[in-house]
Amino acid sequence: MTPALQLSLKSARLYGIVDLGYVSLEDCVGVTLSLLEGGVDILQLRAKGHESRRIAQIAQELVPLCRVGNVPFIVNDFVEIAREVGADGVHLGQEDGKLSDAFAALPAGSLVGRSTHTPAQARAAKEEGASYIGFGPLFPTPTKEGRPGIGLGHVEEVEGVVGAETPVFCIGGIKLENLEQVLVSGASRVVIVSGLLQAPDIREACREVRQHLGR
Ligand code: 3NM
Repeated sequence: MTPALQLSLKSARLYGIVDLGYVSLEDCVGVTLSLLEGGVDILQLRAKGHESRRIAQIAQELVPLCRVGNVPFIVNDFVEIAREVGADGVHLGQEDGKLSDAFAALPAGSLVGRSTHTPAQARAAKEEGASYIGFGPLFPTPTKEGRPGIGLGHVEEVEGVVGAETPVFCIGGIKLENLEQVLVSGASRVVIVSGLLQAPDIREACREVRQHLGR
């Protein structure tokens, strides 16, 4: 990881996702700008089910916006697209292959994040060298349907074991309304998707969330 990215990641509290399940293709740039203006610290493009050419095109448009905002830009799932568009990294799920392969395919210093759903997976991802992990879904969420919420019981443990070295972003069903509860359970970093993208004013919603997260 480059020193600049390492610093960005360490200080990151709010991870925003431009999820094409909620955002139309035409709105990607506007929504990205709102998320950046609202103060997200990392931004991911997540485009399940979309054609890879199309995803690459959108990613290409979002890279310079994030660069100007000095916010790392991450592509979900597609290492090749991340490489092609000059993203800062890629985010991989449990079924998306080895982190070492992703690191090898990307420029030195790139970020590779991993979704984890149990403390054992979180530990394994840290052992594998993940730049950061997602941990969840804490609560059931329409953004990732069919998965039960794992609750808040393991957050402190994962933060303690993994979080000392590897930033842990809690995810899944987090909203302004339950944010305090998530933070009290031991989380310090969160990913919020629908809670931001479905807000009447995305920028304001980010700002409100940010006020709870500290620096
Ligand atoms: N990954 P929302 S939960 C994309 O647990 C994603 O790995 C999860 O969206 C995981 O903030 C999730 O709308 C959905 O609940 C997060």
